[in-house]
Amino acid sequence: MNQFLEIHTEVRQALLDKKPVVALESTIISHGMPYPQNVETALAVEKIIRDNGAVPATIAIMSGKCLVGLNSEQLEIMGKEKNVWKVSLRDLPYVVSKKLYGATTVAATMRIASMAEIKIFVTGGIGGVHRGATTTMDISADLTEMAQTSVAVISAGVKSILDIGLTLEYLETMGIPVVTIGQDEFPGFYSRKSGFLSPLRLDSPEEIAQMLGTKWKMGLRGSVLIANPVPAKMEIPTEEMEVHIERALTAAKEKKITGKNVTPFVLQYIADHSHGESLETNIALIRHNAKVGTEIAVALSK
Ligand code: PSU
Ligand code: MN
Repeated sequence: MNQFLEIHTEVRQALLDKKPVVALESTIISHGMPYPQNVETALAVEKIIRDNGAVPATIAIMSGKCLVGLNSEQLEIMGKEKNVWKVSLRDLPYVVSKKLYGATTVAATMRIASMAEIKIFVTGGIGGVHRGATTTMDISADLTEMAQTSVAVISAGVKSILDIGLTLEYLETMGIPVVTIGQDEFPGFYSRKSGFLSPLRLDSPEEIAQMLGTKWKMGLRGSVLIANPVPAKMEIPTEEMEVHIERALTAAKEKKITGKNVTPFVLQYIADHSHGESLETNIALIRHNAKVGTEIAVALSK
């Protein structure tokens, strides 16, 4: 096996026994939420996965290894340490060879999950095509990774800090199926609405597992983006979030934030200015994604 991969014994045993395993990212812990809610949420999400019949595998980088499955001490480090790198695909060899702390994005988490042969990955929101990308060329490596790596991603759709329409176009170009659970509209993360129709719709975890199995058995490499709308009682109306998003994007421009710092800056700004409401919704939707993602993983393992 890859000498840079370290799979937690519980995860390794589950994989050997062909039991369902669900991968989780760590950028959301280190750069997406404040301490201590980040660690509490990470633990709660792991518990939801266990309670629904799978083994959680949170992925991060430490001591020159890509860890697949963290213990509570390691989770605490990811949530608390100040000097944790945000690691997308391009940063992987640097952070591993330098033995730095690294929190993996969707792209890097997918790649490591696939090294460990995990098929299902649960997160909150993915990166995508940024607003203004026609001039900045700011398109997340999450999207190119989804074209290459056969790990399905369960998210609550795409935040409108991104250009949702262009993100859907890009996914189409890259041959990545986008399927929304239980509704015709593609969800907009905080809200069940986005203003865009979902390219595909399926209504049960079993149907989704069937589609994933079919795709990969056909030899079609790559991911499927599974969009799971936020629970109705927790959603924030689009108009309400839009104010914060516009201000965050303006602040990012004024402060000349570029490259990998754009997404964390914007997310932080929104969290700071929406009086904790966005954080509450964020936590609720991740928990919901963990439940539904685990149901898909269980169905797929049958
Ligand atoms: N979007 C969110 N929450 C997040 C992220 C994006 O709503 O936590 C994180 C994920 O880890 C995602 C990364 O993979 O940001 C994308 O960063 P970039 O746009 O730099 O590729
Ligand atoms: Mn970017």
